[in-house]
Amino acid sequence: MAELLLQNGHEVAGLVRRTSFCGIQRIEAVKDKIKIYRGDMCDETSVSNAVRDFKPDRVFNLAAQSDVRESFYIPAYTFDVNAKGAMGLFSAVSTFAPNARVYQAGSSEMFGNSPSPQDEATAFMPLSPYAVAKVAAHYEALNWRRRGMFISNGILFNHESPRRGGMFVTKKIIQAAKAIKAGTQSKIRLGAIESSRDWGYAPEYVEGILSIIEHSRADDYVLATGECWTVRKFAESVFGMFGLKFDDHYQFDESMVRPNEVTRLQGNPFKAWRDLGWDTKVKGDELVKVMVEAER
Ligand code: GDR
Repeated sequence: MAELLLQNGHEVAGLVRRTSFCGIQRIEAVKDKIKIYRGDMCDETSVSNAVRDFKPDRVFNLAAQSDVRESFYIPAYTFDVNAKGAMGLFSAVSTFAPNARVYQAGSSEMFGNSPSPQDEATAFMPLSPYAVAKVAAHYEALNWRRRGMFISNGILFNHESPRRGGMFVTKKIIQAAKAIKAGTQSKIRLGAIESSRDWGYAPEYVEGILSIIEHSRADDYVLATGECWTVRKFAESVFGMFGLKFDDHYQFDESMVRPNEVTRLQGNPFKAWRDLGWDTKVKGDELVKVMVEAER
């Protein structure tokens, strides 16, 4: 997001929290061009100070404890960051940058096991603490919109890229296949491989986010490819690209299965296509290829 905004000639600021790791490796290439505020979504004062000082005219709330499985272990923290953090940010914007437009990052996880394909009219059925927190932030955004704020909700289905963290399944599979090919690992341990996800390419979704916030009116949009694959199919494609057979290396790992599994997410992005002219190109084997080549 930061790279795209810089390319378009905007000034960019971001909030960076303290962790044991440096935590800015993904913005390494552009970090000197970004104004960085130290802070934390759980610390409302730090969020307010950043908004008051920078006076943004566009605000993208992409901050989250974004790991669905992890949210079962740290539900309250997940709610603090993803829901209360968003509430604090919206409130800070209304006070210190009242004319700013806001983008709130929702998630396909909010649909849980509602029938697919899911679109903007599909009922939410949050099945994890992560999804509960995202639904709360979504409705808080709607409340601010009713009060006159320009605030849009993106409901993004899984979007991947070589920058994906290794705890998420696409990257985990690719890293494992690479290690197996190199002979440093023999097995890959996965949970629910018959679950399906609608996987797209993150750079295209960032373009979509920009279209959402620049649209003439605030609204809610699903961004998805419209196609879905099982985790197994994704893994078979990856292993095939390394000249390996997935079933020769796969082991079931019950500990990776979530207490409530979301079995099938497949988005219907018709509204984004109709209103924003947004569409996806990279999906399926093409997406696997982009990620595998980068890993190699
Ligand atoms: P997800 O992404 O939960 O959809 O959320 P993830 O890659 O973690 O899981 C996708 C599917 O794979 C199954 N799975 C495994 N997942 C992981 N991480 N590790 C495993 O070993 C494994 N085995 C099977 C999962 O059960 C699931 O069905 C991502 C995040 O980026 C969220 O923040 C975002 O909101 C949604 O996508 C849209």
